Amino acid sequence: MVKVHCKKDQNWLAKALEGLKIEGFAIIEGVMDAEFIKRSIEGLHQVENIIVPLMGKQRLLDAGELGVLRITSKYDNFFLKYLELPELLQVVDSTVSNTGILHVQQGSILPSFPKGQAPPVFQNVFHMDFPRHLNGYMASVNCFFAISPFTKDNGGTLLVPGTHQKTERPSEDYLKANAISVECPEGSMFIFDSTLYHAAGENNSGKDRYGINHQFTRAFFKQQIDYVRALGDDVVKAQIPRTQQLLGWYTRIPSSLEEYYRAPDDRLYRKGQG
Ligand SMILES: O=C(O)CCC(=O)C(=O)O
Repeated sequence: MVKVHCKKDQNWLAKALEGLKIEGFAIIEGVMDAEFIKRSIEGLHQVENIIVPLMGKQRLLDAGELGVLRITSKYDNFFLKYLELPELLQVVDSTVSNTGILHVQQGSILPSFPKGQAPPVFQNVFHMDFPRHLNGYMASVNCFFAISPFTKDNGGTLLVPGTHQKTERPSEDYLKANAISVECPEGSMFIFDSTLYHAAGENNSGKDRYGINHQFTRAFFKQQIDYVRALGDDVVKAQIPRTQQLLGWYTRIPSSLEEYYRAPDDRLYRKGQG
């Protein structure tokens, strides 16, 4: 397993990319500092306090999700700062290219349950986040941040090494027998090929487990959430150009002749994006 520290190892990126290619994942420690972690935890609670009353507990439960916080950045713009982290950007550039876009950003406050009592939902059943096989072409990558320390005990994400880019789903026995728990300090980012089989682990620690997942794709795939519409033009325009790109500002779809025939610099969908 590749585990590197981005502040202590100059070659962390090359090593992580090799792990991503061969095993389908790598763990990169030292990405976030203590202040960023503290602000992230406050932010996750702030977002939870908005989303739960807004949607209603029952509706969220009916959707089969455990502590998942969607469109996190809409309810706390701080989470857009994740899209400026240099290590995240280097991984995006090296995988889905520098025109890649955010497919999904999803906060997580994974609750604790007594052993064996977590309800089975999409997150904790083995799945791929990008369930398509394109002959080994890397179309999508995940950057998942451990805001808490991730351990076996608190539901550290389960990954099944080497199951990425496969045409057929491995058996449940294989997935269960070969899964490893991500174990890393808070402030780490683990990356995985979005075709890797994974699941949330079971949190039996008695405390919430905090994290935030990002999935990035090549620019020409549809996003799960239209972040430009979700955040609104004013919020997107206030971001640095790279964040605008990641949010999908340059992959908007024209809906009129006026929009289609705009000058190249003013186009909704920029050319040359793969
Ligand atoms: O929370 C986790 O550890 C994994 C979540 C997950 O697999 C997902 O949301 O797709």
